[in-house]
Amino acid sequence: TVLVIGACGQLGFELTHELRQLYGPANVIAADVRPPKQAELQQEGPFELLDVLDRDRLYALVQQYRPKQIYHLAALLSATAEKDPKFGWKLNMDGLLNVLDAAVEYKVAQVYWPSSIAVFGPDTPRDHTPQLTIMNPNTVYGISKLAGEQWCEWYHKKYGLDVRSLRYPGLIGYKSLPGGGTTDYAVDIYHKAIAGQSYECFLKEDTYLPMMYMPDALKATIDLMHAPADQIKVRSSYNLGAMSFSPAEITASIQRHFPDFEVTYRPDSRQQIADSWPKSIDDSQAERDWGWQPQYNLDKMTDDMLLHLQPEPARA
Ligand code: VAH
Repeated sequence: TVLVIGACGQLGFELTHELRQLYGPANVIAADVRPPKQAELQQEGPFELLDVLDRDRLYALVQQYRPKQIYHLAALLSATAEKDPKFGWKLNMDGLLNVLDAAVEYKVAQVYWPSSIAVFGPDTPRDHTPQLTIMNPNTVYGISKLAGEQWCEWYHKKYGLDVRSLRYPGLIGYKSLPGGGTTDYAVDIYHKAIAGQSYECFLKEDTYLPMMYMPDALKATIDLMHAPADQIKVRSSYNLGAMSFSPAEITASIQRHFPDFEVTYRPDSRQQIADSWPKSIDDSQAERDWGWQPQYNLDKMTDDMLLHLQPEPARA
């Protein structure tokens, strides 16, 4: 079996679906701290309530299901963690440590844990940011992700735990809504375009950020977990890239379908977070070690997003 912690989140929902298609729905246990809004999580396969800070409950579930893999996705994202820093640190850090300890205790074969481009900070080289470079994150989320990477490396070295990780860029998909990130504008903007409304963007129009379409992120995660262990040279977290764009560019891409679509710009506190992150990522080590190759660029993503967000009749 496979245990997905944080199954109701933007990535968790899609990854659970993907894993259920891969391994059979009954073999993938979806777990989250509250009941799912998305009915399919409970209808497609098993669902368990789990607060990852409740160590006893976590150990009981791992003992009951004896998962071969645990995907630990529960966390506060960048904007949310800045508003609640102490809980952000507690959930992101203690949650990860509880999962790593449970995995060692019950000899779980593999653990997956997502990191983020948020581990880089304002003095990191921002273009083609290297795998190994200056890391001085200045957001609570970034601090917790950098510390988490180093804990993963330590558990691998100390206990031989096969824990693997990817530094995701902003993720964009049509099946789930984002949850409190700085890159959420890139999902919201498509929903506004489809609804025939204008969009007020919370980042400046020339804010370049590394981004990735969800199908690419899911493929990267599965490919990483299926790669033979001796190919995995990075046990902190792999840089992972696909494309970079600004709000102005995604707007132009959408206007290829909706010429009258309008966007206004009202930067808020998330602008400072975005300004501390890389503009583009050098993911050549992921390419070398386990053959990473993104499939989607901005226009291909836009075409697919709008096709799937389009109400049924218009799709004829
Ligand atoms: C966030 N979507 O904005 C997440 C991600 C790189 C961005 O880590 O916090």
